[in-house]
Amino acid sequence: MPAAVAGGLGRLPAPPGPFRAGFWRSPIRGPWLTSVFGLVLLVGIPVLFVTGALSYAAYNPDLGPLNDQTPDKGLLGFYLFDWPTRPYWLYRLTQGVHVTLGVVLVPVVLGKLWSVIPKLFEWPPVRSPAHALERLSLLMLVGGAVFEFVTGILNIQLYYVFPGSFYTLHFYGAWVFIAAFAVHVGLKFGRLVRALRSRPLWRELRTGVAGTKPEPPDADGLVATAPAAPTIARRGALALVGAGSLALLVVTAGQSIGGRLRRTALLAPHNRPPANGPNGFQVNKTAASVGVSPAMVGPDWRLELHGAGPVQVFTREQLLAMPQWPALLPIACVEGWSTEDQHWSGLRLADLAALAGVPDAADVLVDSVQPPGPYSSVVLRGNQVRDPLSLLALHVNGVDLALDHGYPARIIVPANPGVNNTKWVRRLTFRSR
Ligand SMILES: Nc1nc2c(c(=O)[nH]1)N[C@H]1C(S)=C(S)[C@@H](COP(=O)(O)O)O[C@H]1N2
Ligand SMILES: [Mo]
Repeated sequence: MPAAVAGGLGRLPAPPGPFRAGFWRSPIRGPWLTSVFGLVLLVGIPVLFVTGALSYAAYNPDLGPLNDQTPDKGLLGFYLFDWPTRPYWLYRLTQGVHVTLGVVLVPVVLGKLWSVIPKLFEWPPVRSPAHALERLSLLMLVGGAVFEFVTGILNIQLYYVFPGSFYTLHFYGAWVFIAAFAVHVGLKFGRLVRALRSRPLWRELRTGVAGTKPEPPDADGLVATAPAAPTIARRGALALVGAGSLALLVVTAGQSIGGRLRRTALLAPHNRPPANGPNGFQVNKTAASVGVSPAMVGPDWRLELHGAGPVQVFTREQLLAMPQWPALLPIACVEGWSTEDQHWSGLRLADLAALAGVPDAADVLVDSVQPPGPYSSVVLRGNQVRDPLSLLALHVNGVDLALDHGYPARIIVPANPGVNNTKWVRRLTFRSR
């Protein structure tokens, strides 16, 4: 019985419906349209992958489980490097591109999937071991794409339904997807070039519905065997997808670009300032939402400084009596939104490292008053400690930090992902190598 499965299925007639060749009748489906969408993704997907990989590096995951608990990133973490602190807007740019481009490519991915959907219903499902391998790689490709787009979009919509950490899933998913993507490009690149050459774009853009003819039959079986009369031209399909992408760009990009465009970011959860005034910029997690009460940061609050010598303890007044330094920096969240540059001021981390007796600190462990959990502690790198713009901020825009922005003291480091700018700090531990 098992031996007969592959060959046997092939001899059975295809089941009715989408498995029959005559079912798919769009006259514009074919290698050319698939290749136009494919070309856009050929450029876009690598940009998504690189900016995503950079975002992962920016978390400093190699500094320990406080920053990242992705198990066995070992081999896949081969490229991790010392994330720089300059230009100070670097993470705002890379993550803004990652999230905005991801959203904008959704209609293109849908168009591409529509254009190849007959292949999902190929009959017989498996013809040979090689064919089985090819179909498996397509499952990884389509499954990986759907998984990455869906998890990414849920995350930027603050819909945390993931079992475990979002970025563990998104990170592994990205590697599966990009491996399948590379195989797919390797197999199809020649066909893509030939298909694009077969119909000059300018001519296609001048062809209306009346002049729209199916492409000649192709080996992949994308072209309909019994095409219906056209109801839309190829240029119409491209315009539909392009308009969808453009609309998504308009309602998304403002959350990263900021300024007056922020109000156009209708799809973005952080599309408008929560309040007016110096503290009136976006808040990700409020104090109340993570279990930080006003009493925990009241008059009894102290900063503990650990390093080479005995532990030192400071009140907020004592910290305010030390030299204060300014830094004009944004908050740039992994979820793609960012604030405009804010005027922070406070103590340089480099000065605090020296005060702790570890002027050349290899890293610093930052603990907050928040009950232990995600984001309650983080480790920052030596290069981040040394940057003169890296602060333990006490003020923002000329006033005390609001409770939701991390009063009495928070970390702000140039080019640091928002999540590593810990709020409500209670202890700094500077460590040498
Ligand atoms: N202690 C603590 N610090 C934290 C967080 C948190 O949940 N707890 N959230 C982080 C995240 S994800 C971001 S994007 C920034 C947001 O800073 P803001 O609320 O001042 O804009 O704070 C970071 N610092
Ligand atoms: Mo964040």
